[in-house]
Amino acid sequence: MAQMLTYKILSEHLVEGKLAAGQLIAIRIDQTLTQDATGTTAFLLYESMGGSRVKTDLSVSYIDHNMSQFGPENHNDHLYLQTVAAKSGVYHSRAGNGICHQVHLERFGRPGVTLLGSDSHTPTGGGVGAVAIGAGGLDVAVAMAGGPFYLTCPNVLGVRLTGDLSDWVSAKDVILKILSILSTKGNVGWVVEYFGEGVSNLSVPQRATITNMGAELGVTTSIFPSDEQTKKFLTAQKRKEHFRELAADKNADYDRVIEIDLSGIEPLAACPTSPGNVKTVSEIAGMNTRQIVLGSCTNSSYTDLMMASEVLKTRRINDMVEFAIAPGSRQVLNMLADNGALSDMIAAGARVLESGCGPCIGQGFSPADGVLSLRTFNRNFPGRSGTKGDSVYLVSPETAVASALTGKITDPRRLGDLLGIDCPEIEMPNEFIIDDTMIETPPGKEESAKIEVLRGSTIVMPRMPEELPAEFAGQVLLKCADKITTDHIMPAGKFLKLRSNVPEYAKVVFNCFNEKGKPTFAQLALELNQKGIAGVIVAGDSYGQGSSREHAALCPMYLGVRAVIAKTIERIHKANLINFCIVPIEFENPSDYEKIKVDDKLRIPSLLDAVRAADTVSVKEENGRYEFTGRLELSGRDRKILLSAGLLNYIRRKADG
Ligand code: MIC
Ligand code: SF4
Repeated sequence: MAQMLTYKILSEHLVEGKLAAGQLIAIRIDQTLTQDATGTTAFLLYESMGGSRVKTDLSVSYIDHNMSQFGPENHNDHLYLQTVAAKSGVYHSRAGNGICHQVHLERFGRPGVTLLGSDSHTPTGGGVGAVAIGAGGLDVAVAMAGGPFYLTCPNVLGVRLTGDLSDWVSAKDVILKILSILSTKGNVGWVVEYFGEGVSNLSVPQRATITNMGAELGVTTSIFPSDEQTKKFLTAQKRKEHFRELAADKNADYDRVIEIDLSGIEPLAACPTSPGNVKTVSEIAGMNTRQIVLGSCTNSSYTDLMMASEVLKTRRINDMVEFAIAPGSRQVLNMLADNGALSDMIAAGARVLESGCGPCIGQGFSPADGVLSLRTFNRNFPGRSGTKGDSVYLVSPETAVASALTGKITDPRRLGDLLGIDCPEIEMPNEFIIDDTMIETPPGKEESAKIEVLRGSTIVMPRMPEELPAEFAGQVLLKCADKITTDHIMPAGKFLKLRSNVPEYAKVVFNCFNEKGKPTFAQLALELNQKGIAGVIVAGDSYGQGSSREHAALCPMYLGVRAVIAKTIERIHKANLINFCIVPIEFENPSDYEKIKVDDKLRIPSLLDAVRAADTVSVKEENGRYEFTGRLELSGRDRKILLSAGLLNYIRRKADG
């Protein structure tokens, strides 16, 4: 049978199950990546599983998120991660070397491998033809220990690309176009696979922008074939030997196909406050902007920044605009410094930020009150920039730089008329500067045994969940709407530095819903927990959208939350809930959501039995006001994990026989 590329790679890695959409399968993982904000927990859990040398072909630990270093927390994390990586046989990419996804693509990504990363934008690796999947830190820890990764065998959406991009239109506009078609909801369990003659018109960095922001669709991953463009990229990275040609068979039988004519795409923007709220730039043009950032793992490649520098050369950014660049990696920064593009941008008035996540995760550069901020990032969830009530528009580097010159949202195609600027032709270089000195190779077995792992006082092993109660008595702590993101649940920004200390970080669970003068979510949850009452969160559609951060399960669990009842729950978050023994329940009849109020007391008399074997569970309001059926969409393995009080216990029990 003519096979899809995704299935070809999955079948080469299949260790359990059958490749049929909807079935639980397990795959061998070749490579893992972790970043510091999720990595400390991942490595603490890895250590608690025995922590010998990793069993993968390659594991890399990156420092890129937490680099603001207010107080000792961030540096404690860096030192812990550096030493634990060396001890575990893991490569360590130091602070300053760049964003995990950009660096991984440049230096390690290769066609045909499986990559599991504790970051939702791991699918960036699909740009070089890898099956690259984001997951919670504990799942990545299991993969580092040699365990397979379990997932639902996906349906595959084929995106047939035709044509070529017009001037001033770029890869970001392609993925925004796809987001406008597929939206951020309802794509769980799918993989997006690109094919068609238009594919060859996109370079690897462009493909990586598209697969990166595919995360916002909520799909398992996105992937491009590996072809001449891939070979060119790997050759320029002096890794030609990693090239392998890969594509779907002709007439591969996709579950659904959509067609995108690249030449028909125009500049697009995701408007506040969702990456799926897409409009054309020409529709919103003219609005004043005071802050613009070019960076993040979506759009900070060499070609993105070269385009910006060509446009800015000999010009000045608008006086009313603060414009910053955050090159995605030290390689990109080095190349810009080497060829003079950096000084062109500095001369134009750009602020140069560190190579890292920075403003994308609220680490500085927050916009002023009421200011419209343009960013080349992938997420504009409310408050993610660090400013409450922010107004963030996600755009391409072309739109960002055009707007930086005018001070207004500007369709870059108008730059010719407005300022006499022609669209620059930027080619990917034949050779990138290769300097891996900021990537530490782990020492051999004997040397690594001598390494002392440094654990600052802010690095605390998280407590693991207790067994589920046979008779579930819970109370609704919070009822929230659709599209609750992990940024709502576990804020980043100034709280990001608490990632390695769950008792402290848990204090800000659902901080955005806390009201001045009233008890916080955390206080209410702990109070209930002390009375032996489990906390329940009720939500609408797409609960847990966004990041892979397992703290969005780990911290509520620490506070005593034992069930989430939602219309639908997103893939990575659902897995994290199960890993930390919070029962994910989805309404059989979504209108039952309306019946529930905050503080309602809910009973699930047969919870354990249901988790053991049933697909539904009956939930009763304590005073008999209502009763409804919840769906338990769980695999056999999920059930065992929940019955074992979480994944870590499940693994330990399995090892004990
Ligand atoms: C994000 O973009 O939200 C993050 C920060 O990279 C997260 C990971 C995290 O929360 O540490 C992600 O995308 O998974
Ligand atoms: Fe970092 Fe932003 Fe990319 Fe997340 S989306 S990895 S915070 S740059």
